[in-house]
Amino acid sequence: MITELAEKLFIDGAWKAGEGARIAVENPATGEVLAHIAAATPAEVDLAVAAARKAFKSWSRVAPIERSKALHRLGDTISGEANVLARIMTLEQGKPLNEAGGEILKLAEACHFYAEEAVRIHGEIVPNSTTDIDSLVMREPIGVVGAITPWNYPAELIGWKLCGALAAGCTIVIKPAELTPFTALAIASMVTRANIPAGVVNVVTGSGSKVGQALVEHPGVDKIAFTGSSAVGLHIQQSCPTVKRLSLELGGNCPLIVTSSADLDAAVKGAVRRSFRNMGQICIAINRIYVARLIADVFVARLGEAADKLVIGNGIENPDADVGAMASVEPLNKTKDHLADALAKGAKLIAGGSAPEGDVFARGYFFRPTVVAGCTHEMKVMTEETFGPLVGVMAFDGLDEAVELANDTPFGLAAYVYAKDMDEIRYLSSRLDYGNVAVNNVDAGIMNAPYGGRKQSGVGYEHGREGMLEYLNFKHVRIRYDEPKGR
Ligand code: TAP
Repeated sequence: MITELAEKLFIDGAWKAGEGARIAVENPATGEVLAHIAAATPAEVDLAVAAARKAFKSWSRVAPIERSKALHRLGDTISGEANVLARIMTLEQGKPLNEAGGEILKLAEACHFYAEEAVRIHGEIVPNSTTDIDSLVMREPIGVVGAITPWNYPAELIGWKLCGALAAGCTIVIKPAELTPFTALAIASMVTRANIPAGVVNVVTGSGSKVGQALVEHPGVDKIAFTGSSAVGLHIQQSCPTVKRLSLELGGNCPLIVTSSADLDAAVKGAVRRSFRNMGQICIAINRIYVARLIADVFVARLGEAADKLVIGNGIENPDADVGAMASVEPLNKTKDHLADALAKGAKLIAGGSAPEGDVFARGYFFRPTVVAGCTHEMKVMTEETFGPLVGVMAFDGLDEAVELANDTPFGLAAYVYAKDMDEIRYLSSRLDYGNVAVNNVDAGIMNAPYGGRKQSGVGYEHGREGMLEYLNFKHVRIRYDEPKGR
């Protein structure tokens, strides 16, 4: 399927051979070039925005029940093709095939969730100071959405925007990451098969600095929905030349606190999963762990053993592997840099620390899940987002210290706690300055609860009803009535 999608853009319901420069897309597990994409030219971005504007006129007037049915059809089409879509994702992103399949099914879940929400866009009637007036608060779709997405979750991070926008009655132009464009183009082919009208969904490929920026600056785009790094998010906020609605889902540097009351087995299992899944390339990955001094040595030893046991593989050849290749050389180099920095400043290597050995790993971007202990806040691993398979551990002496360390960051996306003592759970969850706090589990985001960051981790929410509100404007209609004549 990748060959069919190569060098194409999806504009106004049709596949267009892109006219811009070609960009190679690599398989990060082997270093082979899979195919090329076409960088959309400014004229092609204009075409996509014009198609979305034209489609908005009719899509915003489509009855909610019909938008709901369209999203259900899209969800069914996507889950029916889950294997094909997952293979594309693994080839371009590196995660194991089964994990990619799970992500595709979550994309389908987002379609069905927002299909249900489309028919629940309720307004309000607000009391006035006199009884001859009704104040109606209505919700109307914002307009054309420019969606700019990263490479770590190439399907889900498009899905949250696409589904929320379409349910609300908006149309969308998607600019996926350069590293993972084919998943986005494959989703566009599902949009066609689900009979979603032309122009409602458009996909333009190319670099963020050119194609993404063109959407940010485009006067025909009413809202930018962005997921990516805090640096690019801030740049987008500062470079909008006109007032636009923005939602920015940005970086993290997420802490886990393990108290002395914690179930140690569960804490180790959770820490391994959320530090290393998707090779740590998750905005809500656990980057740093604070563990009660009383149990620190045993926790660190067991975390190291568990990390060493994770199976690394080429995600196509070994679909059940725990972790696959990293998506590109940049996150790999950043991981090595954070590791070298920690070791130079006195951290102790507990597990990993190098690339796995063997021919299968020779040309891809692989690295062993790595644990360092005895960390301090002088180290990058404890203060910057690594976005790789590296976690730092530090002991704490009291809950206040743990909270202070966990909150000592400009980020505020997700924090994790393992504790059994209810007083500790209450104390910690109320004091952690994060948009998401997961206690005794590591799944900080679920489809029907709002998901968003604080501070430099972003503004706005995805998931839940709140995720759809990001695509709606309020309109206050204030009507004064007279008594009917001849009453
Ligand atoms: P970025 O480098 O920020 O890229 C994200 C997207 O923005 C890509 O499509 C990129 O295009 C585009 N872009 C780059 N410069 C742009 C510009 N000047 N104008 C408009 N668009 C531009 O992030 P990444 O490296 O792909 O992803 C990793 C980051 O995403 C991490 O910080 C991670 O924490 C964050 N993230 C956050 C979340 C949530 S929900 N908060 C979820 C996942 C990831 P190119 O690909 O062509 O550069």
